[in-house]
Amino acid sequence: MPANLTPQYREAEQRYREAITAEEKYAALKEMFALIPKHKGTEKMQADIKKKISRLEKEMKQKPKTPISRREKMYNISKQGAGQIGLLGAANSAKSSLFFALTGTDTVIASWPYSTSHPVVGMIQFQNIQFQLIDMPPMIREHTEPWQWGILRNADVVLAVFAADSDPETQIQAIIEKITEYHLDNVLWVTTKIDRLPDGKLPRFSVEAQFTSPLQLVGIDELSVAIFDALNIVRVYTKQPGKNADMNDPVILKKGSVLLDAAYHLHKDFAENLKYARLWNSEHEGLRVARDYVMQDGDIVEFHIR
Ligand SMILES: Nc1nc2c(ncn2[C@@H]2O[C@H](COP(=O)(O)OP(=O)(O)O)[C@@H](O)[C@H]2O)c(=O)[nH]1
Ligand SMILES: [Mg+2]
Repeated sequence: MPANLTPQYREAEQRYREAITAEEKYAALKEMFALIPKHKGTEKMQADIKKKISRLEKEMKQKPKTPISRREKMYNISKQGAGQIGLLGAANSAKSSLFFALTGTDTVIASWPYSTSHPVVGMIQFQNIQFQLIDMPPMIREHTEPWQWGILRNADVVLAVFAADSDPETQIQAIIEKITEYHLDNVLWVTTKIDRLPDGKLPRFSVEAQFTSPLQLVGIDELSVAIFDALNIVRVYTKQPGKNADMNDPVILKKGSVLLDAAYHLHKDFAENLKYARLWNSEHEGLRVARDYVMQDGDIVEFHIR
């Protein structure tokens, strides 16, 4: 059943994703709960919002309200591209090597453990879109600063990285503890250095992970696909009557977004005056669709307004 979320709801959701402090997140969640249409199709989402609200209430009770430190502000990395991805893992787990393999951007890769001391940002090219990747200092079994967790909490996806060749289960457990402690939502597990596994057999871990060797560039394209999937987004293209769509300039929407959301994304007036749209994709050629049509990745739409 389509959720029929309103543009106002989407705005609150956007504010939630961009919020850094618990207080900001709390305010955005309250708004989301007030704005979400209350029907069967949104029951799961409603429960999810409530869960997040009560978690934050607990968290805020525990620690006194503090103003955002300058540092925290400094490291609020503004989002670019179709999604922001953060790296989480122990020293030497090959985070920086993965960063380089995915983005082609330089960061410090070294055999000494504390080579990355501050966040480094680069872009991953995935087909016709880009994701923003943030390399982080080691944050597992280390002293960490709140702003570091702020960055990961603000990211759309966190890559939880562990090296396949050095006591992987211990690394996994240590990462899980932190994920739980800091309420990181959207985690994608990645194991590295699979070239170092004896007899080349891929082991089974207690978590389902993407297998990679950043040094030998194995599993990197597959990882990009997994990141795209984890982002839960769809690419929609718009066209004008009688013209072709620009396939290099998709509108990025959350999975589950409806036609009205896409129209709103283009222009508020557009959404308000929307009559119907025509749809092109692998199955349809100009099919007339209504405002509650759920957009699919690759859809091309032609809007007709009053
Ligand atoms: N064998 C092997 N070593 C790797 C691989 N990727 C990275 N390394 C090495 O692991 C060490 C730590 O890498 P780095 O990316 O700096 O780890 P970080 O501390 O997590 O950022 C370096 O010596 C890398 O050369 C890989 O795929 N295979
Ligand atoms: Mg590093």
